[in-house]
Amino acid sequence: MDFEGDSLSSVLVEWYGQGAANTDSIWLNDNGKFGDIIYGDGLYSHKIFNDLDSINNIIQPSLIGEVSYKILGTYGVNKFELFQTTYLQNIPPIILSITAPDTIHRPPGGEVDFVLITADIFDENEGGDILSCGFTSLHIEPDTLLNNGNQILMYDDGSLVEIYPDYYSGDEISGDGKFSIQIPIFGPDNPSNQTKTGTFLWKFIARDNSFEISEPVEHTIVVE
Ligand SMILES: [Ca+2]
Ligand SMILES: [Ca+2]
Ligand SMILES: [Ca+2]
Repeated sequence: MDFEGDSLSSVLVEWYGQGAANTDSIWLNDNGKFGDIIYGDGLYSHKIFNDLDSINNIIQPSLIGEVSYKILGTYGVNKFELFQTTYLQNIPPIILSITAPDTIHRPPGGEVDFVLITADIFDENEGGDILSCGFTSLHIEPDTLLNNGNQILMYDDGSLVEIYPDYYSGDEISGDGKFSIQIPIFGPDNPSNQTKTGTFLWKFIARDNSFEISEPVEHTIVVE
């Protein structure tokens, strides 16, 4: 690159990140090192690790929004400045897999069994960006939605939260993106409740902190 006969001699980036008062000063180079691919090709680069050892204004993993920086170039005695903003986008979560039985047998008499259901969720904006995961349950044939059509919530809490007295999610590890819930299955003679038999269509949806939802994943389960 040339400007009025002078070639580019230095490039400095003042990095504001999310709008900090104190910038990080990053010199770009054309020496084929520190992330610059080719020596002397007029393209100036510098690869910076997104950690506090490298820069003050790190990009938070959950960040959605603008980051800004100023480019200062020198051509001989001429200098130029260019202020830039870049938008970081939210990406909706993805349900990688569902772990649930295809068939559940009700326990005999008045007994209660618990069945563990797990959904493995990934979000590009890192694990902490997943807000919730759950599923709706449609009883096929009568075609009625259970739980008033509300999602049955799953938890990524390591079973630390007491959902009801003496009732925990059954989640193994807190914060690993795997959400779980134990579903009580009541026998036919259970005095307080009994689980209906038939075919159920479960539709799983995850949501992130920007309230964007995943593609739904369906699972059919038969209760006998
Ligand atoms: Ca270069
Ligand atoms: Ca996201
Ligand atoms: Ca978990």
